[in-house]
Amino acid sequence: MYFSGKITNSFFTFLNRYELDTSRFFEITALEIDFIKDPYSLMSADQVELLLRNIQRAYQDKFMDKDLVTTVGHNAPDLKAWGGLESALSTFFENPTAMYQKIDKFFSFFISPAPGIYNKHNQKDFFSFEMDFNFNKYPTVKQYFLSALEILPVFLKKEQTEAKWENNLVKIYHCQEETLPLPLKSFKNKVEAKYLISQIKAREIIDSRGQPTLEVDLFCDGKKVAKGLVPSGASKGQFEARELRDKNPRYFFSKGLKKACSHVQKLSDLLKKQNVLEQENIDKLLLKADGSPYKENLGANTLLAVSLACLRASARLSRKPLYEYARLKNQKFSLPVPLINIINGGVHGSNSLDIQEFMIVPLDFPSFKEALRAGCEIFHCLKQDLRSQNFSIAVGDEGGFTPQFSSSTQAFDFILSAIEKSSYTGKVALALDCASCEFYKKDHYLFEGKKRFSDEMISIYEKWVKDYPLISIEDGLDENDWAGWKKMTQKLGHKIQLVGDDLFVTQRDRIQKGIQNKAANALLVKYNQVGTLTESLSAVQTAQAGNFACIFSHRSGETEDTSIADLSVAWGTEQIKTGSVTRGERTAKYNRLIRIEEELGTSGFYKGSQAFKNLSQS
Ligand code: 2PG
Ligand code: MG
Repeated sequence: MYFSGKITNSFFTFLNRYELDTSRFFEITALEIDFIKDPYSLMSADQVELLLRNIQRAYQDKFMDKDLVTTVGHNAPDLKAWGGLESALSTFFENPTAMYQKIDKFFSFFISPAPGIYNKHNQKDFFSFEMDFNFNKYPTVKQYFLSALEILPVFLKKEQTEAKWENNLVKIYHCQEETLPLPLKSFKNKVEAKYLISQIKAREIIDSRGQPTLEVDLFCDGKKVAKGLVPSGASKGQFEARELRDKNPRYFFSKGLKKACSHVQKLSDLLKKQNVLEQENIDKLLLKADGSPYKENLGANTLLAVSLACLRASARLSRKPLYEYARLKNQKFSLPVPLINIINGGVHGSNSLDIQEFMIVPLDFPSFKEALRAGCEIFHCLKQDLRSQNFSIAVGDEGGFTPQFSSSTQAFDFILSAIEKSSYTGKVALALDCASCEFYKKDHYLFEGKKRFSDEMISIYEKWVKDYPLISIEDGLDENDWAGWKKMTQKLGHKIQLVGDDLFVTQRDRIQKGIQNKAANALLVKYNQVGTLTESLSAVQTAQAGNFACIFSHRSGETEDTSIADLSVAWGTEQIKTGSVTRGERTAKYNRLIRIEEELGTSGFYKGSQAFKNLSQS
């Protein structure tokens, strides 16, 4: 006996809609999440019953005196969690009586094989029938069906009715059709016109590397409400969602976005009249319109521009700053620790350093602003030292210096000396982004002129951790080197943060794999690696449920957009990575955080060393 994913999807959608933390949902089920969210899937009746009981146990306390299962059933019309059944209901039945007469059809959408329905009777006050399916083993599912039966008339714009179910006999009381024209929940909540998307327009703008990138304007009810701007990476992960670029070598050297702009035009038609506040629904429509695993049809850049514009528009129309509008339930406001990139190498610099980012981490400070001040002072001391020793003070893609150093340790020594000169020794730690995929060659790493295997790279990192105040290493090993990551985590995971960027590419399945295999202990979050805000949030929540720290991150090709600053506060990511303290596209995010901190006053606090979960355990 099987029950439909329409039931489980209702619960999943409901919890999301009410902004409840769904990470517990993932913990309590052994069922495949994709099945649970698919209204067309079928799952064993026992499993569904067990899941519903567990959900009730886990979340009932949020609903005080209302029964959670009944509430979910009664919300069916608003949830739109039954897939094709919803449109079938309103297309095939003119009135509730006709609907209940064909109740076998209704159950055949939910139970497989479909139960037999017999002894149908239409009495003066009620309609009754009997079912040859015994629900003794499935009381929670039965409760759900009962409330779903009561709400069925609402699909036909009629009043909710009352049903009773004893043993196999079900009685549905006729609703007062004439006296109650439209006093319905879903119609009471009729969406105000100001929230309805009317148009989305796209254009090419340029990013911080002088490459074209996408910007969209989102209009609701004919008024321009918000923009969505898209960043772009240089050291991209193999499993990232794809950026769509035109292949015309005579136009921006094959980086043009004319096709992406024309896709936005199509999405504008698709999303017309959609409620902009329903982010999950919008993102679902975007994903469906693309229909490919790596978003290669419409492009992750196209999807992100629209998804982000919708979120920004929702905040604006709700008259809330983005960090407040997007705040997760029960999320206390705090300011993330900045990982400030002061020396650039790898594909971000023109020097010969293999490590892509050398960062400083201000830990012991009372506020974000003070932490950032320390970062700036260290930056200036470093600049002075470089100049006095005849090194270049030119900066790379992310605003850090790009001196011709001969090794990584030379970079460490310079940075430590700058920390000391600015009197921050002991208060500021170091972090790296090795971006090792860039120097991984088939089965080994070509690091600082020598061929090295995973174990050797791990030994190098162990030595660095011993010799320097290094507390975080991102992408120390390649995105496919899972065995190496496991070993590295065993050896270093209790001492320092091991961050997966190219390893996880902000994608839930890869993060789950990392959590299960104890590979890495932190997630770098980049929304353009996955495409939509809903998917990005799901990545963050998966990481948080697995006790991984999260670092919201910019890309090396950036714009003046500051959404990542707000979202790092809203989603409670422990840290933020947004480059050096120079270059407007980087300082825009830092300055936004200064303003947020000021707005929050005493209701926000600077995370400092609390941001490093693995450190506080050691
Ligand atoms: C990284 C990022 C950002 P890119 O590797 O973490 O610093 O670089 O955007 O080039 O992938
Ligand atoms: Mg990286």
